[in-house]
Amino acid sequence: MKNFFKLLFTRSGKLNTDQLILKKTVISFFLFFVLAGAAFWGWQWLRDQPTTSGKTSGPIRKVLDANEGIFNGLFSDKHLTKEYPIAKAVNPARVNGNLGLKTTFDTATWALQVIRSKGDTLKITLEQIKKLPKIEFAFNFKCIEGWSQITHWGGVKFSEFMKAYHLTEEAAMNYLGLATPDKEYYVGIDMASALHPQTILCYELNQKALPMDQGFPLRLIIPVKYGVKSLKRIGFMYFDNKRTPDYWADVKGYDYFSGL
Ligand SMILES: Nc1nc2c(c(=O)[nH]1)N[C@H]1C(S)=C(S)[C@@H](COP(=O)(O)O)O[C@H]1N2
Ligand SMILES: [Mo]
Repeated sequence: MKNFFKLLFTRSGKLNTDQLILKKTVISFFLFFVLAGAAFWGWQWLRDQPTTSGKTSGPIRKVLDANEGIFNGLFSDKHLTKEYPIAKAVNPARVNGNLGLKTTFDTATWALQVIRSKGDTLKITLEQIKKLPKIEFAFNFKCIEGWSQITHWGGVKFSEFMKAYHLTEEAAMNYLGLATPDKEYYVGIDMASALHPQTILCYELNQKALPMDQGFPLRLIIPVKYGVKSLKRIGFMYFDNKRTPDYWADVKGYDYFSGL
């Protein structure tokens, strides 16, 4: 035993290989028990802490809240996508993707159908939408396929639209869903991104009505997301606390959020 302690406190340089291995093994065992003890004690301590909202232990809640704070900081209204001088916008803008735009479409009878959380449907015409405050801006529109272009859009802020039509309960839900009139193309968007101040229900491109292949009469423009989310020709709008269906996420396994 005496030799054993001597071994432990002898500098490694002075030991032969066997002695060195023995010394390291003893130290490893010792450390293992100390750390296992600390982990067990830590776990007991965590379990003994008062819980918040009946479920999550206080210290864990604190970490979760801190994480949420970090993410809210990363994604906040103050973080606007860079805007460009309107003169920088390309004209005509590139056309990409025609899902949901192939079926014959009656421009005269179109109305945006908003399925409210109660289940009833509001029908809103383009004229009504155009009465709401209009904003326009140019930004660098990015497609997931690897191209981008500066484009100039006009329309009403989605958040403004929600307010104007008293869709308060709906705006408090977690997800927005949009689909083309024929339901061939559809996207799901987290509500925070939908309510971002640069997300618009868009009816103008380069200060003119949207071309048919770019979503006439109404499309989404959401600069905080890749182009896939900027659904052209909105037929239906709906809301859910669970993720709403999303064509590219569901069919191709793209990232649901597709954020920038
Ligand atoms: N209805 C519909 N909207 C759509 C698509 C589509 O195929 N159908 N493609 C998306 C993709 S991948 C991109 S990059 C943009 C392209 O918009 P643009 O044609 O105005 O350039 O529209 C998005 N919205
Ligand atoms: Mo895209």
